[in-house]
Amino acid sequence: MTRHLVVAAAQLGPVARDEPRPAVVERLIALGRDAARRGAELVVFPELALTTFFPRWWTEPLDAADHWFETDMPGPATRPLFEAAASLGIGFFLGYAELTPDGHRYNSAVLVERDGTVVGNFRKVHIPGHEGNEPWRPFQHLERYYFEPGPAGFSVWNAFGGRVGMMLCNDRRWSETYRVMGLLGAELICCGYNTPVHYPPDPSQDILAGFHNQLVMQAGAYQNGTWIVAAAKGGVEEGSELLAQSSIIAPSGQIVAQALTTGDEVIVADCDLDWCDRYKKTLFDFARYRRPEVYTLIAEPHSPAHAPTGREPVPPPSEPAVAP
Ligand code: CDV
Repeated sequence: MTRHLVVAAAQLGPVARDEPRPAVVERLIALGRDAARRGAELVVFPELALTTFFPRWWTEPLDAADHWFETDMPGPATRPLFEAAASLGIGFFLGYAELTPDGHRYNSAVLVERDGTVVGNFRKVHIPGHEGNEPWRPFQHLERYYFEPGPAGFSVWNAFGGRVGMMLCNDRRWSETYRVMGLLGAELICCGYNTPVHYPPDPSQDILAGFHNQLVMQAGAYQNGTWIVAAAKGGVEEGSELLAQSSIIAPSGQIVAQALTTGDEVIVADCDLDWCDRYKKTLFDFARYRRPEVYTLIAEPHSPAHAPTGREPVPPPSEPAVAP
């Protein structure tokens, strides 16, 4: 008996700045219905799925942005999604902005089982962008103003008949993200993202946005023997073009489904969770082949600033190479 799970990535097109939460939740429910009709049991929605990607704007003071955040999950606006999903028999992953009772702000996600119970919460680990208003940019990327890094790091939960992990957007670019979850036995990683195609600090990367998106997730899936289900917010949102390209990727690194549009769209794939072991028990048998004793530098807070110039190996730095 193999363990099969039909999964969906529910891509969203643009969400307008003034689009009310209930209207967005209706769109999510419509996508959930489509996914359920096509046999999906787990639906992955994007990062910050309930609102426009508000870090593109500077808001001062910070608490003037509180209306973008959820204080409860489920709360009054999201309860209809939880109820609709449970009645359809689908679970889901949903990205949202979280404001905790003690005033912390996180870029978060919740994983919900098919019966409507919360499996776990995740707070984005790698927070990209900048802390202060930078008017030279055509749009801001103020995640470092709005969000603290998730203090708990990455986890994997027993859910949906397998071991499921979570990551959000920029997390997918870091090999450590996948490896930590790989070491925890992840068989399926849910990911939501909002990726502006234009990258103001280095516009030469713009043309590579789609390539980099596939590169990191295909490598992460293969090197850790895991499925990845990644849902984008796509299209031109408030003047900012967002990469779509939602994908479902196999433990072989192959893309088995990919969105064709930049709007609201569901893609579906039948995942054999036992396929992970083909990689986890052969080429990537971590217990047998990894050499953690020679990787210790990876877990140090700072890496060397300079590549070796001579024949001697460069010792690890005793001081931070660059100002933190
Ligand atoms: N929402 C994100 O994390 N976006 C980043 C941008 C800044 C490049 C990303 O990694 O896609």
